[in-house]
Amino acid sequence: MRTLALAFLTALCGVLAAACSPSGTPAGSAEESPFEYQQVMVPMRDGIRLQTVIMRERGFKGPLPILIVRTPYGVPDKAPEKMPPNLKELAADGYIFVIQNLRGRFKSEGTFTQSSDALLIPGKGTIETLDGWDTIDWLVKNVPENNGRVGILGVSYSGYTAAATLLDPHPALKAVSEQAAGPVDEWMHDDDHRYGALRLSYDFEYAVMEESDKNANAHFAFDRWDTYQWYLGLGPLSNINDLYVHGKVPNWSDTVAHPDYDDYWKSLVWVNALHSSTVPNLNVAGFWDQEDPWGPWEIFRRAAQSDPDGTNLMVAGPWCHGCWNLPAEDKLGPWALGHETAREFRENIEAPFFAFWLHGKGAKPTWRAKMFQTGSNTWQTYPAWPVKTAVATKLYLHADGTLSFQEPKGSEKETARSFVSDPANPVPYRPRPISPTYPGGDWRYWESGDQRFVDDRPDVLTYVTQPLDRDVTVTGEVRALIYASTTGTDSDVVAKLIDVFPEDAEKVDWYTNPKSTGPAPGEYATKLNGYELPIAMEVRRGRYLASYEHPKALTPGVPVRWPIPLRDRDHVFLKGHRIMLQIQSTWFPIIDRNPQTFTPSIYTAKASDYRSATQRVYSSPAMPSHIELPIVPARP
Ligand code: PG9
Repeated sequence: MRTLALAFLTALCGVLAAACSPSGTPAGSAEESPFEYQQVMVPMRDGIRLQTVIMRERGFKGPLPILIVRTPYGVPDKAPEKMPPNLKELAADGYIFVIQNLRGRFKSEGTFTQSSDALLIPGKGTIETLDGWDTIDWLVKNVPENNGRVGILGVSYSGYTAAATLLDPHPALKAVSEQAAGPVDEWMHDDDHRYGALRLSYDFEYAVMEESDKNANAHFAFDRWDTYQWYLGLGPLSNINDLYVHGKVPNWSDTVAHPDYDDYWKSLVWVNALHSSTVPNLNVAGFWDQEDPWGPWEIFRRAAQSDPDGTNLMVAGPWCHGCWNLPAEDKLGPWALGHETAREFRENIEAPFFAFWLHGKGAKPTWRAKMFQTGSNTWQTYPAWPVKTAVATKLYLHADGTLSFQEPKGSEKETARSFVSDPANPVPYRPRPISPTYPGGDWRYWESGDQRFVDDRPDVLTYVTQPLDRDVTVTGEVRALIYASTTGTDSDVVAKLIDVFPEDAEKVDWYTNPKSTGPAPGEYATKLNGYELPIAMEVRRGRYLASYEHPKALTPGVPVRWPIPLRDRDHVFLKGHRIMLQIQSTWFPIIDRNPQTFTPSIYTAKASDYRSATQRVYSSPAMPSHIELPIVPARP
């Protein structure tokens, strides 16, 4: 349990995570620690005081720069006994590390709700812009032996609080690294929704975690081992307030009171105020981030609108949420990548970035983007992003279940494939039993999970290429365009782009070698042979195809275009692998069930509104469903 709790804190607290210890579990005695520890209450301009831990590294003489993490998840109550492995690379240069609870969390004064926290205050940024400014101002004036240069960094929520400083940076702020920042636009992307489709299990469980107890990261007490069963048994979503939380979790109440993209949600899109690179910023994203894969890219794009000094940088790799802060990440699912990608990022990118801007050591980065490209399993450096040599290339769906670069032939009728989507039996998003989001641990890796577990479901359509006769390098933004109809009046389409490994991807001699001892118990299912690795997955909700603000019913039987953005990628589908697309209409309980009958709000739908519907996917010359891949031509 303790390991799980620590793993959880690691993901949440980000770079200082291993320094965090759950309340009441001392992390070691101050004498042995590599840090001097101090806890203070830092005053903000409105008189609210924030609980702040200052940890100066021992063994460094003279003034040091300050590196701040601002978090809603709790600060360490003691200095760590040893240098946390994920802090080693940064710590080698010497810093005064500061970790602060946001207002309204733990001993910090004031109140915290997700919505008030990201609210854009015209001309000023958000409350986190102001609190970030006041914190920096206080620290440079009050912390002895600081060199007047401050950096801020953090993952996820702390990525947001880091990024919010870009809207009105304090003059002492010299470097920012937002990593998997969220919230950025929580109706459109990331933790809580995807294009208006509710990320049910995440949204609800996170709201309970952060808003039901000021002094804890609380967990909803499920009475089922398999949360899939719990959410299915729940019935209409109004039951969450009626039966369980009774309006006491503000973010859940706000979510269900605002089903559409209205002014409530738009007022929280703080990134709309970001139009230039105001401070050197290292944006970091995980291609397999199960929470905030989009925020950093959006911050990078907004800051790139004006970046004359080339200080707005993008890094992405084969990581789950914040997993670049784990001691050693050298695999993606069962796939050994041949690199300790997390350590390499920290050692070769993150630490030199802060060392240059805060210590004046080393060289200014001249690149714009660095990616760990999967498939080739190499670090790539790009002078610009998007990459200019990538050619948008369509891979078409065909009625026989194949995918190919040839345009489809045949009439609408001949080329349609259909399936029945039943909200009473939704497709699970990962193999059941599905553990609660936190503090389980398996949540973290589901986006790289083998998709064979749904291959044989009648409500999942599969399209697949022949084994590739050459490597296909996909670098840039991927999207799908699906032509589909439903017999209902509302519906979802989920598209999953998958890399299918060959049956002999991993050489094993269990069959041919009489001396082989064969697979160890449980090992067979961990092999890469035939593995279906998701590369990109997304959902679109039919009611929002025409307008995000004013949902519209679909007309039964009438095909419509479903554009499905699949975000930026850098992956090589290797020769011998196959490219697969899975299409389905449910993805549960990460996405709430669409009743498939149009109702003004899904959150007030009744049990009788949830009905089966027949979905048709078209692949004719007039309705050529396809995926668009930015393919980089092979070098001669
Ligand atoms: N993904 C978390 C979160 C950030 C912002 C809003 C809601 C959730 C996090 O890891 O901090």
